[in-house]
Amino acid sequence: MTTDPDTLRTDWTARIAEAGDASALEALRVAALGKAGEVTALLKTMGSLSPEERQERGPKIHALREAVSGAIFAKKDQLNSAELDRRLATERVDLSLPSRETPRGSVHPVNQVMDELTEIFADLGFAVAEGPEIEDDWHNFTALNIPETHPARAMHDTFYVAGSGDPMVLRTHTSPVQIRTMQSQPPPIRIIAPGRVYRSDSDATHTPMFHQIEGLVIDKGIHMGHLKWTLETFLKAFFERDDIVLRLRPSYFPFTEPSAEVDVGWSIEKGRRVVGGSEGWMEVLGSGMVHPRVIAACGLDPDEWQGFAFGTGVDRLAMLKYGMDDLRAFFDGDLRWMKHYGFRFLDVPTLSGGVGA
Ligand code: 2U9
Repeated sequence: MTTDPDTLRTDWTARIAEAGDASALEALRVAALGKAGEVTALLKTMGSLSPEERQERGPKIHALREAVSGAIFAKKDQLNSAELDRRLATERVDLSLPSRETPRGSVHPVNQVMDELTEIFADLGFAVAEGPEIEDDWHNFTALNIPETHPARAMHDTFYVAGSGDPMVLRTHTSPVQIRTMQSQPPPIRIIAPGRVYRSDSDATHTPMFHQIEGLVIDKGIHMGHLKWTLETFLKAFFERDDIVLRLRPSYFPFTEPSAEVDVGWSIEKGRRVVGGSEGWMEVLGSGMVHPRVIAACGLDPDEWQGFAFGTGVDRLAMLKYGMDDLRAFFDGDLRWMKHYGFRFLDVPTLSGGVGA
């Protein structure tokens, strides 16, 4: 058996390079660097060498140990990544498989309705836009033609967020999302902005947090006819009835001009008031043509670009469609309520299947 460090170095690095798996590599490590290993034995001879021999062989023996442990380290790395490649190529997890246990969770009606609305508007060519819930004053108010002195600011019962910089607000509507979209992408724009909004208001029909969905279209030659058709098509798909009748009433919002509140006709079926027909009217949406000042605030020329916008409460739509009568119960987290009104999580709304569950 040779004790020449250079020969040993060539031998061991060759054997290490040929190791086929982690256990073969570990056996080589023990045989070379273990307590009774060959390289260890050589290191132990250092003490009995003469100073001249030590000067000549010492660096070679240390270089041998460095080379062997470096080769083991590199080989281990190579085997690990080969093993990972093999597992990635052969192992599969099917994320669409149903749970083996009976599913216990359910989808909250607000999320169900949001999914239904997303599906309906996606079919009409609208993308979903999102933005921050903590907003600055400019995006929540000023850009929407609600200046400091405007009474609409007081109307919104705003929550202010304390901080070191400029005062921030919890967004009182999802409209700042549309402002941000108009600033960041060129028209034509067709978006819906669903999400949480906050107003300091709490009674049987108001909660401090509720959900809105707003829509915005910016293009050339847009008029109220486009608005009315879009809302009618949306409400027919949402309530899954063709006898939806709309009534647009003149109204006022700072961010739209002209503005219209939208009523939908209702009728009585089996003793219950349902959407459809026209025995009476109930208000379901606010809407209008985007105010030229709002278009200009976002850096667009209002003589070139026009648009319409609308907004409604998602919680309210859920109540109308699925028959709940108390808004506050939506956010109590009562499991009995969720069992009754929740939706199966595999019932994803699709237009072809009818969006409702
Ligand atoms: C931009 C321009 C215009 C969104 C609009 C309404 C009318 C409206 C309320 C309905 C019930 C809110 O949930 S609610 O209290 N909304 O009446 N919203 S027009 O107008 C916009 C939005 C963004 C840039």
